[in-house]
Amino acid sequence: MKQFDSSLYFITDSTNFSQVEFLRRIEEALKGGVTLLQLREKERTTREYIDLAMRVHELSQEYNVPLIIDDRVDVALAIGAEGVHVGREDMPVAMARRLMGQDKIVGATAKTVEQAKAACRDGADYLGVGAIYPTATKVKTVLTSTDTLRQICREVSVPVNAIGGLTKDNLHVLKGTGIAGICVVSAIMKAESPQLAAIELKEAARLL
Ligand code: TZP
Ligand code: MG
Repeated sequence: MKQFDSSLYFITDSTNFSQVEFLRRIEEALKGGVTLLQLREKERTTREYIDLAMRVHELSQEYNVPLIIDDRVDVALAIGAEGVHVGREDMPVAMARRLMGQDKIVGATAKTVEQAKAACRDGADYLGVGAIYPTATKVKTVLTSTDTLRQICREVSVPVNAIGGLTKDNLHVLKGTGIAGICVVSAIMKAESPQLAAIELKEAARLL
């Protein structure tokens, strides 16, 4: 399972949601057409991460959307997820690739052209680049300019996704950068209607 569409990549954040509401929002987002889903949990025990990941995977499979697990190669393998995403402080890309095997998706974070090229050499299937705008989501990150984003897109052959503070109303800065898609957390997770938010984001991203 290696083919994937990263045009609307939804990264979840369960903070402040009951599990029922969290899963309901994910299902709405899937109905709204997200093309790739990432479970990103920072405060869970391994057991909790696995239990939640299994539930989310059941949902994502119903909609034929690949599930990527943030950071935890062990959790991704244990639940049979379609891939893993490793950030700058996580397992090195080459190790993640070795453990995940060739058929799984390995995504990486890159903030510079050098990091992007290295991640691709080490076996990354896609790159997340940002933060493009300041973000309210809990993450250690710095801003990445759209010039750097454009350069990365030019230099690597894997799909590149922009991330960080993106909403349907501020995507215009990404026009012409060469991205394959956008990653969002809050714009869907915290939307009144995650389904409508996904539909609107997909349309806005399509017009880039
Ligand atoms: N990496 C860079 S910014 C970010 C991550 C995980 C969070 C993006 O969240 P939001 O809510 O879409 O700004
Ligand atoms: Mg990480």
